[in-house]
Amino acid sequence: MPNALITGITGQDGLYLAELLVGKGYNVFGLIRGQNNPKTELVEALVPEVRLVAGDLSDIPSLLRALEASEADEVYNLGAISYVAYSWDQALLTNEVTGRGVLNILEALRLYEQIHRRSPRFYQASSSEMFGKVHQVPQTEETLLWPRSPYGVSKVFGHYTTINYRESYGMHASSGILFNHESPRRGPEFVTRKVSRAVARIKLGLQDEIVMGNLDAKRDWGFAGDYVEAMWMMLQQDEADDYVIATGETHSIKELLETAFAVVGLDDWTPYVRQDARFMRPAEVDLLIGDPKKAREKLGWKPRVAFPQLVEMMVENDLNEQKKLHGV
Ligand code: NDP
Ligand code: GDR
Repeated sequence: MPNALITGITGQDGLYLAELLVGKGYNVFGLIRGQNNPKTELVEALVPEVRLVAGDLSDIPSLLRALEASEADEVYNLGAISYVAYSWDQALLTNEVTGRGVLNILEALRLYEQIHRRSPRFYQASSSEMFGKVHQVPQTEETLLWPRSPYGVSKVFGHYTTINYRESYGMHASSGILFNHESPRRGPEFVTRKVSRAVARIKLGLQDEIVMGNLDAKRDWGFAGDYVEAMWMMLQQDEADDYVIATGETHSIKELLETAFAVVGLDDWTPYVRQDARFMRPAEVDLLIGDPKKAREKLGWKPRVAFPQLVEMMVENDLNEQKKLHGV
């Protein structure tokens, strides 16, 4: 059975990918950081088969030890500081983890290869945020990168570093340029989950309003469960490459609000939503829409969950969660 090492195991994608790989018979190892990570219990509860190894993307020796402990055949680098808005407040830290962390793990892989003569395949979690101020619609693997946040800049560094290590050392290193993907496991700081949770709470009488930022931005939203399959598919190819993973549809934040409120029978969302400057970003990414043609043709990948079902899934989940939490 192959062995896989996942960084970012406690995150949305780490959990879905771990479930997918365990289902395929992999021995899955997850890198866990900190001396007492509160999310350990979540991983143990959802995917008890995963073996946790201590390590941090800013600490190369810990990454080497994780590779040795897991004897990984495949390494999925999902670990990052991933919240775009936060990246302006902690730009250096974001750069350290989300950018330099990629170089660190690639260097750890080189050391591992020199010492143990093993060459695991590598997946880098690149992002549509790299397109930023978009130079082409829809965005493809060839579109110029023009990031708009410290997070986006750090992802561009990680992306090009992955390509450079592939070209310099012949590593089987692939980058998935994933557009926004969501699920009931999405962190509450991201807009879809913030909305689905607030809609559930408003419906249940636990909250009166939701305070938002820019409602005109447009995103290409898919379901995380579909997107982790694409990651795995990339590492099964003979040649490493870069792929856009997206639905090819875009929706505004206003449409997200409309769709989410409609799930609970509230057809006019406007009385419940207030805008506040504190949720506006210093530079915005206005429009993202990806062209997943290459992934469809070369990997045979396609998304299964469409936008309305995704929003419904998230609102229903939050309704159940809030009911349980508050006994209503
Ligand atoms: P999450 O924010 O849910 O998870 C991020 C993970 O990174 C967590 O497990 C976190 O661990 C870990 N992490 C943070 N800092 C470090 C560190 N110093 N060393 C090791 N691990 C660390 O992100 P997602 O699951 O949504 O995304 C996965 C990856 O895909 C990220 O790289 C993200 O940038 C990228 N991406 C995500 C997209 C999306 O729409 N979801 C789209 C495109 C790219 P801890 O719990 O300990 O903080
Ligand atoms: P994004 O996701 O920045 O695209 O990055 P997020 O859900 O945070 O924002 C999407 C859009 O919604 C607008 N917005 C708000 N966003 C948040 N979080 N909170 C609000 O109140 C709010 N109001 C409006 C934002 O301005 C933005 O335009 C996500 C992350 O998962 C990244 O790690 C990943 O790389 C990209 O998706 C692809």
